[in-house]
Amino acid sequence: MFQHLEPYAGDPILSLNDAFQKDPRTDKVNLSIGIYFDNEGRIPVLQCVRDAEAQMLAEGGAKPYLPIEGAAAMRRAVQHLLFGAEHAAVKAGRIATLQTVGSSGGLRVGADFIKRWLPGSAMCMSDPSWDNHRAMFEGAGIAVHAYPYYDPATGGVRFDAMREAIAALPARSVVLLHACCHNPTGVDLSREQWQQLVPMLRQRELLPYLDLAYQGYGDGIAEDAYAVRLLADSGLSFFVANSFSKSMSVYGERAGALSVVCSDAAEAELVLGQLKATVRRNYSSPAIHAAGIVSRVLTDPKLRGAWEADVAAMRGRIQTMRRSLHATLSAKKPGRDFGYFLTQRGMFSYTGLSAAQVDRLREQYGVYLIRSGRICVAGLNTGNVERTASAMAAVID
Ligand code: KET
Repeated sequence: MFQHLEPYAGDPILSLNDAFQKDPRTDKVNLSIGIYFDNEGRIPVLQCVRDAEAQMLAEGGAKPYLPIEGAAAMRRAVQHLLFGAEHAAVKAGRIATLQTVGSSGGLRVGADFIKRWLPGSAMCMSDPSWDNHRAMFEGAGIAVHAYPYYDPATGGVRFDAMREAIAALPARSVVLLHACCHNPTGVDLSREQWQQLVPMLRQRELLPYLDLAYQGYGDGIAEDAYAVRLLADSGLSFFVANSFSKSMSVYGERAGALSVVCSDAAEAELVLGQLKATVRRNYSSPAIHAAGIVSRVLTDPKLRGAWEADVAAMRGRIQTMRRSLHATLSAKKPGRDFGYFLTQRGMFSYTGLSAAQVDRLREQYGVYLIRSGRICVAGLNTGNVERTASAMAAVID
């Protein structure tokens, strides 16, 4: 029955993380997957999440199926978090928000919806992007193209080339954009660049699709929603998939949402209905535990305050590690410019290391990063940053 199957090569990020777990070396360093580790190398359980869970346990509530679209309290809290409670689009009821199985679930539900209701639309994403963007959209039967983005020569964005490519897309094309903390490069559009992009997206009748997986890891929770709010202010219709995996350190809870900003409340109702149909025929409904955590942390003032402080601390620790890595590498390789470690934002830095150098780092030094040269800076800590910098210096000629 199944002998004709092709073997699955594995996912480059998840397989590497598995290989790291199996590596017996005690001084190994995991910079592979986009997970925040604390200074002891552990995935933290935030106190606000523990408190939310304690509340849920104390209430001893039943565990019915959630509605297809997820818990109302979480969906409302997500809208307030992303757009601001007072935003005109929120007040007008023209945003269709669905609780999803992580932001990955949201990205895919949105792609399935687009395939069904805008069947001629292709998707265009940054070069490079998170590899799974392509896989998810192609998996939904959507053609995927790329627009120029990262410039290895300057370490910045090829903004003119990006604009030209986007301006040439057919109307109704989906333009996938990282709302903040670009994965894998750590290089974001400036606010001025976003402001230039939005009128063009509107003129060309394009459909922006924002991925907001690292909210709070750039400048701050509200600051990192800048692009979301700018697009919502502009009156454009667009998608935004957002994640709590990283911002609340609840990876395995699969907590995320998909919001579609529409032109009016009636349209939002139609969109929500068809998103529900998409979910029902796929995984039926999302997880109640994830909804309980997220809605409590976002709406209970005490938990919310603690969460905001935790996010600021996680962001600050990553920035400290960026400075340490930069200082040690600069000292070991004088004359080389490692300034990009300081200017790139969020969890990731794009080191420019070749696949061969990445292999050497893993094999000889037990330092794991994906072969594109992306490192997860949050895998560094005061105990391993110097060793990691020395290993990197050793493989850089
Ligand atoms: N979007 C982006 C840009 C992203 O980097 C990830 C995860 C996700 C969505 C998925 O989020 P979730 O809400 O948990 O479904 N990225 C890391 C882990 C992975 O590849 O799954 C990573 O890039 O390492």
